[in-house]
Amino acid sequence: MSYLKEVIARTEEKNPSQPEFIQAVEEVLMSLEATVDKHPEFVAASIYDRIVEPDRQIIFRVPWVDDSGKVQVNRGMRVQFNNAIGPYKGGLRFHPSVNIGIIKFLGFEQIFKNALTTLPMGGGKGGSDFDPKGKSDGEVMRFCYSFMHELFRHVGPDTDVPAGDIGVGGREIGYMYGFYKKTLNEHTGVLTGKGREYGGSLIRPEATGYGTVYFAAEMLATRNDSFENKTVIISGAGNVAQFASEKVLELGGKNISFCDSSGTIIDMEGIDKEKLNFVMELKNIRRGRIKEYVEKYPNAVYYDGKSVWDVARDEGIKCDIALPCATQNEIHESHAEALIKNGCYCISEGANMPSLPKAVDIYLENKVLYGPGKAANAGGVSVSGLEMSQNSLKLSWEREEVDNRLKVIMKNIHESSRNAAIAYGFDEENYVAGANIAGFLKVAKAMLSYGVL
Ligand code: NDP
Ligand code: 2IT
Repeated sequence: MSYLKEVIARTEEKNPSQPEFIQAVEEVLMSLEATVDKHPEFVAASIYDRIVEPDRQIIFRVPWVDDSGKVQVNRGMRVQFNNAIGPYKGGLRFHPSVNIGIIKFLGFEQIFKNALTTLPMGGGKGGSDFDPKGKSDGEVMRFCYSFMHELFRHVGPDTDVPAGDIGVGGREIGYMYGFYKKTLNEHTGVLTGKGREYGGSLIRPEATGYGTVYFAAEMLATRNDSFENKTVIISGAGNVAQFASEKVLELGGKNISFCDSSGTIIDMEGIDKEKLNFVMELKNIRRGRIKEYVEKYPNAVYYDGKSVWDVARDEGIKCDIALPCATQNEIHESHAEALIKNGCYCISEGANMPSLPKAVDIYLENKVLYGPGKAANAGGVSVSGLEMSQNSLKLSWEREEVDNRLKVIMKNIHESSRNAAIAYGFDEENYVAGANIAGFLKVAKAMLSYGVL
C-alpha cells in the first residue's frame, strides 16, 4: 500500500461514520503522491497525518425559545482545522443535515482553498443542525444570539473569523455580530459578510458567484473561448447561484435554470435581469420556493422533487457550461455522463464538493474544463480576506477596487493550479491535482517551519 493510502486508512479508522470527511481527505491526498517523492521531509515530519487532524473541534448546546414559548435545543460546532498560515477562516452552515463529519469535510477543504487565495488565512468551519427555513426573524435572532453566546469565547479577529455558508446570510451575520459586539463591547472584524453599514465589504455578497464565473472564464480563455452566447445550467437558488447567474448574463451567456431542495425550474428563454431580480426578491426577502417562478413566468417549466442534474439527464437538456452552486454530492456518475453527452465541456464549482468522485473521473477522462470547488469558489473567502484587511485598516474600498482584486486573485488561483499541475507531472488542465498540490505545499511548508506542534 502506498504511504498516502496508509494515511487515508488510518484517517478512516479514526473517523468512522464521517463519509464526507473521508471523501474530501481521499480526494486531496490521492493528488499528493508526487509530493511524497519530492519532499521526504514532509513524510519525516508526518505532515500528512497531522494535516488531516483538526487543531481542535468545539461542540456545544444551543438552546433557544421558539415563538410558541417552547424551548428548542440545537447542536452548534466549530472546527478549527489548521492555522499554519493565518487565523482560522471559514463559513458557518445552518442546515438540518449538519453534523461533525460534514463540518470537518468543509473545514479540511477550506485549508487548501484559503492557501490558494494568496491571503493569510487558515482553515475552519462551523455551523448547526438548526433549520432557518420557516422560522420567524425573531426565532432566527434568538437562535443566533444563543449560538454566539458560546462561540464568542472561541473566535476573534486574529484567532478565528467565521462567515456565511448555506443558511447563513446577511441577516444571520447581523444578529451574530451584534451579539458579539454587545458582549465584548468591541467593534472588530470577528465575522465577515457583515452589512455595509457596520464594516462589511462591497462585493462580498457577489464574490463567490462572480469568482466561480471568473474562474470558468479563465479556463475557457486557455482554449480561446468565452461565455459569449453559451447556454449555462446553474443549480441552487441561493447566494452563490444568484450572483453566478448575474455574472453569466454580464458576460453574454444564457443561464436557463435554478433549483432548491424542492425542485427545479428550466427557462429555455434564459433568465434575464428582470427574472433574476424576481428570484432574488423571492429567495432573499420573501424566502419563498423556486416553484413560484413558473407562476410568474409560465413559459418556464417546474420539475417537482428533481435536481437540475436529474432534469438535465432525463430531459436531455443541452448546455455548454455547468455551474453547480447548491450543495455537496449533487452530481452523480449518470448526471456527469449525461451532461457531457449533451455537450457540456466546462464545469466550475460554486458549491463545495458538489461532484461525487466518479463524476470527477468522468470529467477528467473526457477532458472537460473542470474547476474544483476549492479553486473555483475561492472568491467568497478571498473577499472575506479583503474585508478583514479593510477592517484592520479601518478603511473601505470602492466596488471597482474590490472587484479588480477579486479578478486578480481568481486569475492567480487559475495560474498557480495550472503551474503546480505541470510541475508535478500532471496534464496542465488537471486543476484537481494542481489546486490540491499548490494549496497543500504552502500549508505544509509553514507547518514544517514550526517544528512539531
Ligand atoms: P444558500 O443557503 O444561500 O443557498 C443554498 C441553495 O442550495 C438553496 O437554493 C438551497 O435550497 C439549495 N440546497 C441546499 N442544500 C440542498 C440540498 N441538500 N438539496 C438541494 N438543494 C439544496 O447557500 P450558498 O449559496 O451560500 O451556498 C451554496 C453552496 O456554495 C454550498 O455548497 C456552500 O458551501 C458553497 N459556498 C458558499 C460560499 C458563500 O460565500 N456563501 C463560498 C464558497 C462556497 P433550499 O432553500 O431548498 O435549502
Ligand atoms: O466555503 C466557503 O469558502 C465559504 N462559505 C466562505 C467562507 C468565508 O470565510 O468567507
